[in-house]
Amino acid sequence: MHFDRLFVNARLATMAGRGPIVGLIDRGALGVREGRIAYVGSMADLPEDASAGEKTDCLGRLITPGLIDCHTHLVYAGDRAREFERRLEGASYEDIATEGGGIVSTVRATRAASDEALASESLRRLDALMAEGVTTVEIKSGYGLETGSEAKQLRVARSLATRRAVDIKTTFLGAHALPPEARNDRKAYVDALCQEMLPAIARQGLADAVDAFCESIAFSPAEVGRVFDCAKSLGLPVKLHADQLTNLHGAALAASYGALSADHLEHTDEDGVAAMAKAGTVAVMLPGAFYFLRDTNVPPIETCRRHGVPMAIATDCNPGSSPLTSPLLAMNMAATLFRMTVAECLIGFTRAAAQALGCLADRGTLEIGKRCDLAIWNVETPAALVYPMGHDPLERRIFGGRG
Ligand code: DI6
Ligand code: FE
Repeated sequence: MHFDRLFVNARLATMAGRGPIVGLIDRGALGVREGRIAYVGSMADLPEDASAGEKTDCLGRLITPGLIDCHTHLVYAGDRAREFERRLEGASYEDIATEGGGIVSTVRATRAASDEALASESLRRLDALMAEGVTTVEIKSGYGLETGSEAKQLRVARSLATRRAVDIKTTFLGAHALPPEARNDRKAYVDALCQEMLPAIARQGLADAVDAFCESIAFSPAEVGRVFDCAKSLGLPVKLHADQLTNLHGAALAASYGALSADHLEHTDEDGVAAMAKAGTVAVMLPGAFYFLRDTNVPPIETCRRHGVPMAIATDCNPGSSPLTSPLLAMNMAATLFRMTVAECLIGFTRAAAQALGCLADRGTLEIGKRCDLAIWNVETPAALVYPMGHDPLERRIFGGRG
């Protein structure tokens, strides 16, 4: 049996299986052929005739699947440091949005930025994610809010994958905020979203999915329903920013459309979780936003556990509510603030995150046939990844068998 590459003497966190399982293999080996995993198991079970073009001794280090950040807004221009200061002085996130700041201020900066400027600002954030073992990133639009600028954001997002060894999934989030020029006519903007913007984006093949911000300061459930109907008619999967600041029953709405995921969920009730379980919708926890907005409503972790809803975790990297580019810190926050277990934290950035992007068949666990995207860590146990803060033990990142 010949492999292009063979990793030996590794502790493999395969993440394979269902439920809160890390699937640890202590003295493990992982063989690669044509960028895919061709063997994963214990060294003792390796066929005797196993040979390899390249052999790497991992010296007992932990190997996980490459991390998957399944919810980011990392392509944007400018920053919101002044808004942060205003919040320190007592203004709320909602106050700032209502006054025409917040998301809309990033829209102004993003519309004004050239493709190249947008790409180079975004690459800095992408590099930070990759430095912590990320191999797949979801990136949303939503700072353009008109067809040309939304297309620019998604085009730039896609272009990052030609400049770095990483896979990018793009999501159209035209229903993120009402753009300033539409302030007096919500209906006209939602009409434009459904009749012009989304069809144009779909025609250009720029989006893998469609998202919306269902919130009192953003779009109502009825408006989101219109956008989702349109997405469905174009054959695009949906996901939703649901119940972050108030309970508009976004989780149930997302589930009723068979959404890949419902994200945030700080105010989701048990009926919402039950609906997600039935629909197979993944819950995406975003502890960075919870922390940064000093939220106190912990998402329904225990209810998700009881209903068997898979829980992903993501950075939500964005300039307003989660300027976070560290998946490891997000795991630590999920453990500390949400009481998620170490296994759940790892699953959150691997298996469940892949499911939230609809690509679990291809990645998210170490199993034969899947992409060989790996993170090799200078630690021996999963807990040692989750517990430190501001520490990056990444030894090596492998993308498609290379690196
Ligand atoms: N929810 C969030 O947490 C981000 N977007 C959203 O719909 C915040 C985006 C921002 O404030 O710029
Ligand atoms: Fe978000």
